[in-house]
Amino acid sequence: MTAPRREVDAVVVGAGLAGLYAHHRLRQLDLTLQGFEAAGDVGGTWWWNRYPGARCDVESMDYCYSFSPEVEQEWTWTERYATQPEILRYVDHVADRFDLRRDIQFETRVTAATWDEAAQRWHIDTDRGNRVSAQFVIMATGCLSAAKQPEIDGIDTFRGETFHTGRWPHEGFDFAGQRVGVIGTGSSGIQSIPVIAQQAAHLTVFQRTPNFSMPAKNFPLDPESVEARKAVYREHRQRMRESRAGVVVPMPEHSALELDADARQATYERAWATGTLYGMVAAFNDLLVDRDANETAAEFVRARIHEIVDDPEVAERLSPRKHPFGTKRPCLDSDYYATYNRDDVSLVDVRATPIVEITPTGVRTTTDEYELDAIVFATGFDAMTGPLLGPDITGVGGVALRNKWAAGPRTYLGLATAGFPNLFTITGPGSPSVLVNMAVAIEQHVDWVADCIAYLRERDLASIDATVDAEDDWVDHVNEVADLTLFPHANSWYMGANVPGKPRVFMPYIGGLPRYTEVVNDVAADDYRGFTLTPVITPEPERSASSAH
Ligand code: N01
Repeated sequence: MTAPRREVDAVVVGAGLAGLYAHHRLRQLDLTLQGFEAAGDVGGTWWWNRYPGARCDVESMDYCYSFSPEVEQEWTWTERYATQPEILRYVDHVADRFDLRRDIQFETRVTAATWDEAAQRWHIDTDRGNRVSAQFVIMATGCLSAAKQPEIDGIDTFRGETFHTGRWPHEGFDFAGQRVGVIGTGSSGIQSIPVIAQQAAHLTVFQRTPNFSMPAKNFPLDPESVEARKAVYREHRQRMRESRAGVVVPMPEHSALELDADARQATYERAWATGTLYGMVAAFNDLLVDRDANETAAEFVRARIHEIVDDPEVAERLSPRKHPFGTKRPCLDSDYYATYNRDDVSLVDVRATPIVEITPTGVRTTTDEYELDAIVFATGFDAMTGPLLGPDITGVGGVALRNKWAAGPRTYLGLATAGFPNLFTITGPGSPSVLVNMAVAIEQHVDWVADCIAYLRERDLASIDATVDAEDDWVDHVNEVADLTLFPHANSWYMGANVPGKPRVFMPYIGGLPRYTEVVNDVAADDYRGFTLTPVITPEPERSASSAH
């Protein structure tokens, strides 16, 4: 006989920054919780992505929780851009300090969530046989957590070691003396390539699309500057929340086309020297909306690549010309371009000579065969929707989320999707998410969800579900704003273009964090406008024979 389902108030899926904070906030509401996490411990993306050179490219003092002024004061970051191990130590510290592992079952993947209309609850199943019933489900599954293998034949035939940057072995791997191939030149490739090059006997990089990358100019943080920030941390956090991308950057006043060439060049040089993603992207106010303005930034970066890389042919191969600057996520690097000046590093343009297959001994392209001992797939993720469509999620009327989203994700505010009551998506598609500092976006979403749940419980409401009309309006708005920009012109993971067959839709909301925050707060203040709130359905008492007449 099947065991009865364990009943809790909420299931939280994922134990990265979002899931952990959800546990913290929901516990304050006295909810009973069950967390599930596929990884062996807390950390989410920072638990999985342990590839050489992995760092955050948002500054460490900004990429961390703000909910606890105590943690803010007691934790001291050591570098401008924290390494993956340091971030994981930080997450570990927060989890310990607030006892956040208590309700989490690790090494457990949620396989299904099914809405039970009569009970107004979710039934959750896992790959370890857990059966849970919950009023609420919080999908804190991350935007970039479904690692994507490349569609290349023969991977299984390779006799050497293979790795995916997003699933790196915890014991690490020493490439010393090896002939290594890296496939992919997004952020993960661009961060790992310089480090792998230092270890390997020879590194071959297989590049399909060159990306724009800027120098990170990382440095150890000195105690005085850390103390200075800590002294004004609260005010700084507030400014972050009020900033378009969740980091404080001066808003540009000028169009790139307003200035003469010298003044423009000087602006770009200053932006380049900041060693920040947003410095360059926000150097002018029209880089992401005007093709000609954008081209000035693209040309500036290409000129830097040609300056750094000795061989002009290699420099040209590394120079992005097919997508506007910033429309595929740009990268911050440490010596990425200079790595191609090494004798033991070569660059293969697999757009010109595509990979045909992986053989037992290496990679075969249309023109050459590369003998390798190890291959690193830095091939990215089925972003944003991948983690949400992994489990079988079935809502009202037996509708599968996979079917509902067959033509692209549809959400109301990136927080909920109509027909799936009480299921919340933290930094879901249709929210600013990956376009802003994720730490800020996560806290904002979890706070909103916790406040919403508190509202429902105070009023004895059983469920909240987005209306189709509100969702349609939001999806239209998300698309309209995206269409004002150059983003739809690139084949990026923002557009789902990196996954064959995935609908081509710009997934995040690009209206900026302050505007978005205003909208979602306004919706909440207006008694959750655009949602249907349903009271607890009490079953009709069965009529006895005597009361029937
Ligand atoms: O993945 P990506 P990522 N044959 O999708 C190539 C965040 N992140 O893991 O562009 C050959 O960007 C693919 O080529 P193309 C950050 O938001 C943050 O690097 O599709 N090549 C591309 O070059 C980032 O944007 C940090 O033509 C193939 C690469 O693989 C996001 O995660 C660090 C291929 C994939 O690049 C994803 O980054 C790391 C094939 N069959 C990641 N398939 C920091 O905070 C794919 N490619 C610093």
